[in-house]
Amino acid sequence: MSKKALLIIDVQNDFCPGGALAVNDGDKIIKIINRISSKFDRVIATQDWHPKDHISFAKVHGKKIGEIIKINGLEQNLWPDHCVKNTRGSELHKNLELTNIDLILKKGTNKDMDSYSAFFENDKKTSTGLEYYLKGLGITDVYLTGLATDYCVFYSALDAINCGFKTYLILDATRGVNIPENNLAYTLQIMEERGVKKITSNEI
Ligand code: VGL
Ligand code: ZN
Repeated sequence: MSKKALLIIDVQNDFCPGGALAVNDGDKIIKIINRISSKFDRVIATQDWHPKDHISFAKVHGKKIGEIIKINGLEQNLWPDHCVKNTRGSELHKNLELTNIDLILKKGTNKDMDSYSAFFENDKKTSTGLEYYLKGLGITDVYLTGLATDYCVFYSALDAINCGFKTYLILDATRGVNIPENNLAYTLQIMEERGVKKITSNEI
C-alpha cells in the first residue's frame, strides 16, 4: 500500500508577486494546492527561514545579485535579502490554507549554509529530519508543489528520490524563477532523468 505525502515548498510572501525574490505568478499555484491538500496522508509545508545576515545574501559579501561564488567548497548563488525570519516576507502567503497542513518545517536557518532542499542542507549531509519523519510514518510517495521549481522544489525532488521515495512533481502547482536563463528547462530535464514523475493536479 502506498502512503502519500504532499510537500508544499516555500509558498511565502517573498516568493510571490511583490516579494523580494518574486516568482512570476507564484501565487497562482495556491488555489491548486488548497484544492488537493486533503487527498494526502500527510502534508508538510516548508519555510525558507534565514537570519538577516545569511550567507546567500549578495549584500553580505558586497557582491551583485545573481553572482555565484564558492564558499567552503560549495557553490553559492547570491540572492537579494529574502525570507528573513520573523518578517512579513518569510510568512506563508495568506491564501494558503493551513487546515490540512500537519507540519511546518523551517530550513535555511543556519547563517553559514544555505538549504534549498527540504531534506538536506546544501552540503548534502546535514539533515533537516524530514526523511526520518516521513519514513517513521511509513510514507512511500512524495508529491512536490511550491516555489521555486528550479531551486527548492528541484533539490527537494532529487533528495526525495535519493531517500528512496517514489517522487512526483505536480507541474501546475509549481513555478520557477529561471535564473540563470534556461535553468527551469535544465532542472526539469534533470528531474526527469533521475526518475521524478511529472503529473498535473487533475491526476491527484
Ligand atoms: C529559494 C532561492 C533562494 C527557493 C530559496 O525557495 O526556491 N530560492 N532561497
Ligand atoms: Zn533562501
